[in-house]
Amino acid sequence: MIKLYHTEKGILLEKENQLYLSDKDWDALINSGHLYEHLEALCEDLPASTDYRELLDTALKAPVKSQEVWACGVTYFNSKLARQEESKKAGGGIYYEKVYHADRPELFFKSTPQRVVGSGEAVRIREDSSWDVPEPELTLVINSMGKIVGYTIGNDMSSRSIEGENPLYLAQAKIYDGSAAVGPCVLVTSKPLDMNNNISLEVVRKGKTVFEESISMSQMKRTPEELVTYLFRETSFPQGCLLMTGTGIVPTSDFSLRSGDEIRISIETIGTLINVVA
Ligand code: DO4
Ligand code: MG
Repeated sequence: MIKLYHTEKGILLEKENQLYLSDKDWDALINSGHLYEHLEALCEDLPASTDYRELLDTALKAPVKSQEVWACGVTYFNSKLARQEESKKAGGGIYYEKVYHADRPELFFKSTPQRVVGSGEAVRIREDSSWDVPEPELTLVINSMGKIVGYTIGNDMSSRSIEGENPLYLAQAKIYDGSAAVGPCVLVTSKPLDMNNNISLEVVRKGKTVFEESISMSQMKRTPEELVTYLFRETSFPQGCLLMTGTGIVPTSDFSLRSGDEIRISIETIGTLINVVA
């Protein structure tokens, strides 16, 4: 497997602990056919250097250029239950039950590429929200042909108070400055990712862990391919796109994020996405 890091100095490729720096354009690379084989050939051609490692600390960017970020909802049983509970008073619970079982998944627009933040950058909570959570989500990197070419980690920051007040407020609960984080890299593999991997979330407040949970991605009700097929129905993505696949970790109602919290989301084979709440 090969990891791609988008940095201010170019694209860093990591293969078997060796680092290579390419000056290729991010959009062109993501959309080149047979990406894994293409990256293997690039690693053969480029000189490896450990000097590139400092770019990961000083120049890392979100793994996007022109790609929109979309997201899926209610793909795990835990998310269905939590959403039903939060929207009970508003009478919205039935829709979460229906969408969990329906053939058509819940898909929603999450972020323009300009609004996405990478690992090490700040995420935000809305000033008009009183209950806010991170949502750790396996995120698919998809080329313009609708093929999954890699995997990254996403944080679908969400206002549960706004979403719970009325399900039609979903866009406001989900789309605002600093609400979408992805990174730290894109994992490119020769075979589809093993969904038996865990995704885990840790929230650290003033040096202490205040929330910690992990779930196997095998608990996702739908397959990544199924989600992508629906997303590409009637919608084209000339430079490809990213798709957050939904959360299986939902903190209980007594937990809300605070300014200064550090959010750490890990998938063993990919790495850790780290963001502090502004
Ligand atoms: O329908 C509300 C959003 C659900 C969501 O973002 C998730 O399940 O991850
Ligand atoms: Mg989500």
